[in-house]
Amino acid sequence: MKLCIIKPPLPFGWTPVAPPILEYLAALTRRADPSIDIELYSASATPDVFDTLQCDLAAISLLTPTAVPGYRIADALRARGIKVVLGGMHVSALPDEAKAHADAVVVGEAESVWPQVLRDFRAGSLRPYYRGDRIELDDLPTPLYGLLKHGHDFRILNTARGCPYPCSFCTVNKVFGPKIRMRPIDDVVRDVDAIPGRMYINGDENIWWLGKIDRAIELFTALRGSKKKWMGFGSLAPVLSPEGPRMLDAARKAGMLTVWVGWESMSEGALEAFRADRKVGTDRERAVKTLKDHGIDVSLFFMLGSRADSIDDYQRAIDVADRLGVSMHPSLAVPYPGSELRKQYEPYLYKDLGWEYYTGAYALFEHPDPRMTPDAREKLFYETSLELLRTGRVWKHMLDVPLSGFPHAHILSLMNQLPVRKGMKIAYEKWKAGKRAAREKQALPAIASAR
Ligand code: B12
Ligand code: SF4
Repeated sequence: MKLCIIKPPLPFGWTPVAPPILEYLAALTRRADPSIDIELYSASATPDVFDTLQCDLAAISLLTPTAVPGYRIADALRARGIKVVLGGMHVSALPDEAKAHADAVVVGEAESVWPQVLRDFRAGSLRPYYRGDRIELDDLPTPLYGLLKHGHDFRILNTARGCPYPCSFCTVNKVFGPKIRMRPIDDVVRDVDAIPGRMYINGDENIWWLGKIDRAIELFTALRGSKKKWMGFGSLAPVLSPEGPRMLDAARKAGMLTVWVGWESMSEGALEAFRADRKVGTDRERAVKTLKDHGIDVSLFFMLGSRADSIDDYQRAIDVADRLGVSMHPSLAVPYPGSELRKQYEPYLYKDLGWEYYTGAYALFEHPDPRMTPDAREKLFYETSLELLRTGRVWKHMLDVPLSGFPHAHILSLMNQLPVRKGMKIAYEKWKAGKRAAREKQALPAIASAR
């Protein structure tokens, strides 16, 4: 039996980061049934293989912005007689929608149900729906590194799952639940040693939690022996806690170069509206400076254009980037299915926009400020992104990256900015061309009637 595990193309194209689900689901498969042949496909790297690839069963992992190309791949494979199982964040939020494109869908986490899915497939009795439980993470296999052939250099490692915070825009807390489930530190060290290459990404929602800082320090101390460099997503509140300095020293000594921070919003009002104020904490600028003082570079991720955001927030973002000497990465607010934000925004949603618009580059709902038209929000998003990634600014930022991280942190910073700028420029040109075409189409009947 041959299984293909597929990740549809990401909205802004190829990234050097390997989709973690591919090598991880491969490991769960190998553990469940070592006789299965496995092939992995990251569609951002190999877009042209899906008309010809051969397998008995295809497992496809969907996020909301990849749902439309994912369904297209699923439909094409099924038309050739290949059975398809769908799973992932989007499928967990909308299993009935997904079922229309699949023989079976898996809601939730794979670990507890995947062996059953494989057994049922072999027996010819796939069920339409499976529900994965939130099990403890004390026996996860090491991803099958080496199976993914095509051009992704960075690997992602998870040390925990779950999040107790209530951010309204998020779906992670819905899928993985509110309890933080930590992996045994020995397992994490084993997996870090197995990662090919000398740099990796910690893919946890948060690498340090208030109330669990001792565990973070214990983990970082255990990772000191690996000599690998890494970056991860971290919230700001723990940085300013009494144990913060000890934790940051341990992280730095464990090879941490950069922290990606969910800054989330430019205004305190919008932070509260998103219910993200608790995780961000007070005095966030001081927290960023503290990180940099400990030799850790900082990248801030934030949203623009939500109903609680104002038109001034676009410029405010540029001011913050300059004031703090950090790289900043905006997206327009996205009410993902399954999130609280979607329920709140339901009356204002533009219902004609499909999931392919849920990339963070489109205005998806009405805004109370008449100046914040969809065109204005999208144009300002592109212009702010490109200003934040302007060549002069990117190079000037190199001087702000902590010297103690040289050269890895500097290379990483460039790798996080230059490919994004390229993708953003292309996307902006396409956006402008689309607007021009729409204007010309509108003008045509007027010209025709004038004749
Ligand atoms: C790592 C990561 C990335 C990497 C992706 C690398 C890649 N090449 O795919 C990078 C940094 C590049 C990235 C980019 C983006 N990301 Co991202 N990313 C993550 C992150 C932090 C971790 C993912 C991870 O490590 N998963 C580990 C694997 C094992 O977990 P999993 O995939 O969820 O799988 C489990 C279950 O869901 C299930 N499952 C999943 N698939 C399947 C399939 C089958 C068949 C089965 C049985 C089970 C199953 O079983 C698994 C084990 O239990 C998540 C947040 C999170 N904590 O999940 C966001 C997240 C996935 N990203 C998200 C988004 C939106 C993006 C962007 C589109 C954002 C943007 N506007 O730029 C970009 C796209 C960039 C581009 N180039 O186009 C959103 C998705 C929201 C949604 N509901 O769809 C998330 C959830 C963040 C969030 N808080 O909202 N991302
Ligand atoms: S965005 Fe908020 S709710 Fe979602 S995982 Fe991060 S901290 Fe938790």
